[in-house]
Amino acid sequence: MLTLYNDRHALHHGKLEMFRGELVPCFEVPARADFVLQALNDRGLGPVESPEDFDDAAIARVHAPRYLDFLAHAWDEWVALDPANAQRDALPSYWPIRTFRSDVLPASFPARMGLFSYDAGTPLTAGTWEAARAGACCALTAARRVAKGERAAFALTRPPGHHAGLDFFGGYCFLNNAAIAAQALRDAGVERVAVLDIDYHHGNGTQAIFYERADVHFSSVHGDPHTEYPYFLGHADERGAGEGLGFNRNLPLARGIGFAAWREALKEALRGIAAFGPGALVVSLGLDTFAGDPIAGFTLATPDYLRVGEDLADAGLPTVFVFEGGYAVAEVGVNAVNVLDGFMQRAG
Ligand code: SP5
Ligand code: ZN
Repeated sequence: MLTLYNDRHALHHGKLEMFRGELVPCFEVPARADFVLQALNDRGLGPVESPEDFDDAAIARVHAPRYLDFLAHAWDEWVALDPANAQRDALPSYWPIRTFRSDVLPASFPARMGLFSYDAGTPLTAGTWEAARAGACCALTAARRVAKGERAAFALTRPPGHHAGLDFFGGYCFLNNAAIAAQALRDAGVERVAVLDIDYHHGNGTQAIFYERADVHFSSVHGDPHTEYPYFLGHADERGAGEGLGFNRNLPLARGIGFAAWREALKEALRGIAAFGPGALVVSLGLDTFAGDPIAGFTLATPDYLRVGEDLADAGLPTVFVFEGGYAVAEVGVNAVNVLDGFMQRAG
């Protein structure tokens, strides 16, 4: 399978995230992508190519201009607050929750950090903007290649994207690579695009971006938000709104379930996607459904990911894979490549 590899991903390297009242080492580390690249090479599942560059317009199809402007300058503003900040990552501490205003753009940088985010687990670092921007270009290149006739392409990049919304970061995500790819496919002339999110965590950002649209269907299989991150979105009764009513589908599953139940939900999501009749599929490929994942709760095993790839190939659609979560670092490469390998063997 064609892989587009963002070799600038490691410029985003958070040190610490807030967890249970303490700052703990980040789970989302550069080695994740390195292990995937290694596994691709070990399997001989090439070619691996460099992404093309795109201007900001393609990213602004999905994200708000004032949010992109904030991200582009955030690190410089953080260091301007205190030169010592150059040695520490920026984390938000203040959020405009219900009854506060979010229409007034604060001059204060810490206030804007909160305005444009929703958790304290997503550090912004010196290289975050460059890495995330190059990652969006990676997803855009994958979409372009699939629009031009490639059966499938894999955007291998980090930080991940599916928790990032129109104008907010969170869940280790800054730019929504899957949404950017889906919009690029629409802009290349694909009339209906489906996004299937199989990360352990609900893709709240992607859902929100397309919630009122009938041209992009979003389906997600994930841990039940009653107990699992991101907690405040991802319930089964979220079916879309306005013109988008009926084009959003959530299949939440209880923490602890195994591959058989998970695969039934996957097949159900794929039936809904087939009924939608899309011209292309974008897969938010999280591997944190793995039994050994340190922050998630499903129990998929390494060989199961070959079956996942086969099931996805059976959808018979031009497919863009976008790398999302998966924090069992030593295993994430083989698990990701199993999906891609199973897909290509089945797709022929
Ligand atoms: C892209 C993606 O998978 N983002 C996930 C963000 C999850 N952030 C919250 C992590 C909660 C950490 N729980 C640690 C449990 C340790 N036993
Ligand atoms: Zn996840």
